[in-house]
Amino acid sequence: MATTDYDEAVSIDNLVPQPLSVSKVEGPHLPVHQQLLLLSSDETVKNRFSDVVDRALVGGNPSDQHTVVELEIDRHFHSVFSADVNELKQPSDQAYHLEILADRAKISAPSEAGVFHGIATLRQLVETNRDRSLSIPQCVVDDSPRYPWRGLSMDVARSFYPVDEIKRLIDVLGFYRLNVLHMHLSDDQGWRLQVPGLPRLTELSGATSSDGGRGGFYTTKQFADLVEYGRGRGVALVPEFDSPGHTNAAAHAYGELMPDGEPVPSYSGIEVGFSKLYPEVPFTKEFLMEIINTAAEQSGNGFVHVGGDEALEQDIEDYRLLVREAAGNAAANGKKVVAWQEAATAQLPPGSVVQFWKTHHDAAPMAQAVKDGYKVLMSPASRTYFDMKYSPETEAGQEWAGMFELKQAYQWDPAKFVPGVVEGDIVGVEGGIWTEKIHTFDQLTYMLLPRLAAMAEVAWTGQSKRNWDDFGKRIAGHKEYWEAAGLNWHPSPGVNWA
Ligand code: TNX
Repeated sequence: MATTDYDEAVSIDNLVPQPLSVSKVEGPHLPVHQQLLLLSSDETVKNRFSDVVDRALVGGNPSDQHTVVELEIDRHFHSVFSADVNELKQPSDQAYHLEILADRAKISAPSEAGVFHGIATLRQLVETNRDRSLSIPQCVVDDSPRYPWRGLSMDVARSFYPVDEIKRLIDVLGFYRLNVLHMHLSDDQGWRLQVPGLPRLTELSGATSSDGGRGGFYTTKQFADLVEYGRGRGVALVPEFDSPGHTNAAAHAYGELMPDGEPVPSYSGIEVGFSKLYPEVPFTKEFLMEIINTAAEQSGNGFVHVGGDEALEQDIEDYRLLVREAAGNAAANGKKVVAWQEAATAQLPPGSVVQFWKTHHDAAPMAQAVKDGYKVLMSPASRTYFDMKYSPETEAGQEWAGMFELKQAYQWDPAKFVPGVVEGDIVGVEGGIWTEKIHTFDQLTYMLLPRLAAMAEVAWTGQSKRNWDDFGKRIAGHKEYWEAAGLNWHPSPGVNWA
């Protein structure tokens, strides 16, 4: 089953992320009928969103009436929050205005992205009545995200996750108004996306994985299908081929990457930092060109992730040279660069984003990175690495960054986490899930839910408009959605899940 359609018990009192403003209006609910009438002054908007709205309102009451939904993209849209300097520095193009009247729902937004988020909230507002009919309470919602980039980094390299499972994951992201799925597509243990110019990468290293994980790979056609699926849910896929470290699977497929020309054995352990590339080997340049060209072609937005983490065996000058080479290829394809924080000293192209992850680390290089003009994507392992166990009882996952529960995933401020990195330096928040020890979709969603929902609120809702007690009450209702969608989840303490 590729899609997950359900009626959920999420309602106006437990929206997650909390929109910036929700006003209830007295009066009869808007009934949700089986048939939809989508109105828009713009035909392309109508065509683009009719399926999306249909999915959001699935399970409507059988009747000969229609639910009327009006969608408008308003280029002059002015977010009511644009003046609130504590929340936003400028009107966000992901804002939306949603109104539920007795006879129709209306969404207006400055962009398609805003419309997607409005529809996601519309969907959370649908209530199932005692007689099983669906309706939406009258209300007015004005909303806009704190950060433009709200994502999840998904490691499909250590353990492969097939197309239908990634689609289910995209559904969850869209439900929480997350808009980026960063796909970590290569590592020491496996290579997961076809590179047309280098077929052996997937022919040989598609099959390998971490011990206990699944092998497999996406054809470029399958990946394009995933990008399209994400696009239909407001989620952009950003591909990453990691280098110059984390490249054992590449050197297993192409011995040409090694000084002696000999392929290295495949690797199924969980150590990091042992593999590297050799700038003096002629094939290295061609390799970086082919893989980054493919990543650029397959990207679902304006970015390519070039990796750059944990090249522990690499000479520092070689490291910088190789990261610059990869980043330069991305820029030559017209893409902006995202790279792990270690790459901040490699002189990346202007406008690049560095992804902070090393929690127990000297903050000075990050402070320097923002002085150098990079933007920061916040992925602190101790708050957003969902492969960390909840507690010693958790069956899957790791613990190197510390075990953490829902409350810790919720209670932190991205702008107060790294000394020298403040609100205006940050593009967003991205969780990570590394799959050395997470091998099934059930294990994956168990680690993500509920913590991913907490992170979505951290990234969306301004610091002054959210608090743990209130979140704890709201998130409880989401278990009905997870269960109806067949998503395994963890009953974190501090929430009354009854
Ligand atoms: C660190 S996060 C890594 C990954 C591991 C992860 C395990 C990062 C940039 N590198 O290679 O999979 O820890 O939690």
